[in-house]
Amino acid sequence: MSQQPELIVWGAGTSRTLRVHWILAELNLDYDNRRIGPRTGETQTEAYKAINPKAKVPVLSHDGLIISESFAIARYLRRTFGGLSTDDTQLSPEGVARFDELASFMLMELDATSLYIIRRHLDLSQIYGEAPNAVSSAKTYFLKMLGEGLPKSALTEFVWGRCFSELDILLTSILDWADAAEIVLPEHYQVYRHRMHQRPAYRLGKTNNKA
Ligand SMILES: N[C@@H](CCC(=O)N[C@@H](CS)C(=O)NCC(=O)O)C(=O)O
Repeated sequence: MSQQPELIVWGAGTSRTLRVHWILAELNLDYDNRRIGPRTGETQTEAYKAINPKAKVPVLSHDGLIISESFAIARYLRRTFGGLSTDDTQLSPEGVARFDELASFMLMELDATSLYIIRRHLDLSQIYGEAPNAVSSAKTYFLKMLGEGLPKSALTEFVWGRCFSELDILLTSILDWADAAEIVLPEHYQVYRHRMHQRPAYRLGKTNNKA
């Protein structure tokens, strides 16, 4: 790998931290990988809260600039270091609007409103309380949103335009998370996910994301 300005990543072991390790691998960037995990106490130290007062992972530091939020980190790295191609449609006003629409949809409807509800009331029920109805309706809602939010044609190659982007990282990490939550994905999503898993950078990102 080539010489790079100092990059440090805190966080490993979750679908959200994977987003950061995967884009770093796509961009062929070296970094200091601090594999701290959520719910281990490592995010609750005063030293870590001085870096991220939200006490969450992932976090990136680039030459002292601190950024939290997995997708914002992926966007920053892509914009700052380049290295991923774009096509004309992606760069058009319509393409940019579509990017924002897809990102908002995935982060709000799939990640926050569905998968995180399941996590809170299943794996983290000792903190947030058991809520079987909320879990089962979040699973149903997730599948409804998958069906309505993305046409089948958006999954034949890349989810946005004709080039791989951080939206493919976002969607694949969401599908991995859903699979781990025992949600049975529609066939075309399984095919898309399998294809993304063949990318060498996905595999390297997975290895670097091991807690
Ligand atoms: N929206 C944030 C969510 C970050 C988040 O909730 N991270 C979890 C792990 S996936 C966490 O660090 N929880 C804190 C803790 O449990 O100590 C992102 O995408 O980065």
